[in-house]
Amino acid sequence: MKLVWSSASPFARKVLVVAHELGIADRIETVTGTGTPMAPAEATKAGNPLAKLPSLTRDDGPPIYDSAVIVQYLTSLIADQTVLPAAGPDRWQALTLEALGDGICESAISVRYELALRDEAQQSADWMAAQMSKVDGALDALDGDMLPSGDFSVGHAAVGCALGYLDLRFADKDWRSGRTALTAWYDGFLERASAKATEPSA
Ligand SMILES: N[C@@H](CCC(=O)N[C@@H](CS)C(=O)NCC(=O)O)C(=O)O
Repeated sequence: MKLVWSSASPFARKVLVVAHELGIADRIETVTGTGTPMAPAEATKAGNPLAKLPSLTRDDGPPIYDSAVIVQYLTSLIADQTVLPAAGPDRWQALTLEALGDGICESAISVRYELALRDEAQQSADWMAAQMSKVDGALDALDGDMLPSGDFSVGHAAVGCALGYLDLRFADKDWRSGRTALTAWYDGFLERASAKATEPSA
């Protein structure tokens, strides 16, 4: 299988974290798709008509996307896996946690694009503040009722990768301040082999 990927993408990292947790990372070859919305890489366009990464080319079918679909596909390859619980409250908790982690990334990436890709005169401080307020709302929820718990799931992977993205691109943000429970959980995430094997870089 081939995964269109970039070293900074938290969505692509989530897919790889799940692959490591499932024990199938060695079945995935990564293809670099680094680019921007204005200038996407050829591999990124080839894998997804939306010109976003990650996408996964399977051995027996057309490319699939987005990261949440790829994760579901990978879990379907392994009988009796627990990374995506098959049914019941644990499944909905895992998927909701995944949506929360992914949502942090979507908002943070939109701010990153605003800062990195638009002239200062075009940047909207109000837009960026609104997006970062979504990030902060999600972080507060994760430090409270939504703190990841139980067996490691796709939700845990998404949250860990989102926090890793904040450290990578928003190092000045100090998201840990006042969020001791989430900080402690993240320290545990960083100790996992799957996190160590997929450390992001700019
Ligand atoms: N919902 C998508 C989001 C993917 C996404 O936004 N990826 C970024 C890279 S981290 C991208 O390809 N951005 C290019 C663009 O927005 O045009 C997923 O979960 O895979």
